Amino acid sequence: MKSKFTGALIGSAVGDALGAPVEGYSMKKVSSVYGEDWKMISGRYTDDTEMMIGVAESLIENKGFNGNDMAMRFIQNYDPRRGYGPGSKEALRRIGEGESWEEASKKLFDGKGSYGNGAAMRIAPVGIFYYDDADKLREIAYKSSHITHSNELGKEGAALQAFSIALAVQRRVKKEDMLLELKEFVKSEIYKEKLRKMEVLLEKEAEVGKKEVISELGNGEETFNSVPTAIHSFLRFNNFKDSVVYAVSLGGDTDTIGAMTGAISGAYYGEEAIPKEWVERLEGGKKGRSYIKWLGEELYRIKFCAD
Ligand code: AR6
Ligand code: MG
Repeated sequence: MKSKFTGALIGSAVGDALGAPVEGYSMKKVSSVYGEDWKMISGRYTDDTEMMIGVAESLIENKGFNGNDMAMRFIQNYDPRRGYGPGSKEALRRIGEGESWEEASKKLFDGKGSYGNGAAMRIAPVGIFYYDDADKLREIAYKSSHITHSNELGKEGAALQAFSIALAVQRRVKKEDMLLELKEFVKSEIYKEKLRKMEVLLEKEAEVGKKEVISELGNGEETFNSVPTAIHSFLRFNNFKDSVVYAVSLGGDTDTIGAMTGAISGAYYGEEAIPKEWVERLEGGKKGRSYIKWLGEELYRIKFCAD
C-alpha cells in the first residue's frame, strides 16, 4: 500500500517531466523527439507537479482539507517558470491580493470559471488519501479544485481523475470493470459520453486507434479533453511505461496527460514499476524526487499509522 501511495505521486511527476519537453507538439513531432528509446530529456517538472506538491503538503499539515492553507501553499510554491495556465495564475494572484479562496476563481472566464485541467493534474494526493471513501473523495476533489477552477466540468474532471486513482489503489475491481464504476461515478453527460467512446476505442489496436483517440477523447487543456485520455492510456496497457509513453506520444497537452496517466498507473502498479532510469533523471533539490516520495510516505503514515 505504501508503494501505491508513493507510486501515485512519483508516477505523476515522472509523467509530467516526460511530457514537458514536447508540450503542444503533434503526434509526429513527439515521435521525432523521443524516437524508440523514450529517454527522459531534462527531468524538470512543471506546474502540474508543483501544484500537486502543494496539495500533498496541505493535506499532510492539516490532516485533511483546509482551503485557505492549500491556496497559500500554491502561492508559496509558485514559480512562474513552471508554465502555469493563465486561469490558475490569475486565481492565485487574486488570492495573494486578499480575495478569499472561495470567491477568487469564480471571476474567471467571464464568471463561468475555468474548466482547464489544472485541478485534475494536481489531484493525485486526494485520490490516494481518500481512496476508501468515494463521497469524501468527491467532496475534497471539488473543494481543492475550486481554489482555481470553479467551473463544474473542471471539478468533476478532477473528481473523476481522483476516483480513477482510488480504484487503482484499491485494486478491488478488475481493470476491465473499472469503466463501469467510473460511469456510475460521473454525473455530467460529457464525461459519460467520453467513457462510452473509450469502451469502443479500447477494442482497437493501439497504433491504429491513436488518431481516433485524439479526435474522440481529445489531447487538449480542457479537463474533458484530457482526463478521459489519461484513463484510456492507463487502461490500454498492462505496465507503467507503456501507458505513460502512449499518453505522451499522443501529443497536445503532453505533460498533463502524462502526469495524470502516471498517477493512475503508479497507484495501480506501485513505485517499483516506474522505470528506474526515469526516476533517477527526475529533478532533485529541495522539492525534488526524494521530497515527492516523502510526501507519499507521510500521507500513508497519517492515513494508516497516526492516531
Ligand atoms: N471558457 C473558455 N476556455 C476555457 C475555460 C472557459 N470557461 N476554462 C478553461 N479554458 P486555465 P489550468 C481553456 O487557464 O487549467 C499548463 O500548461 C483556456 O484556453 O484555467 O491551470 C498545465 O500544464 C485556458 O487557458 O489553466 C496544463 O496543461 C485553458 O483552458 C494547463 O496549463 C487552461 O485553463 C492547465 O491549465
Ligand atoms: Mg504543466
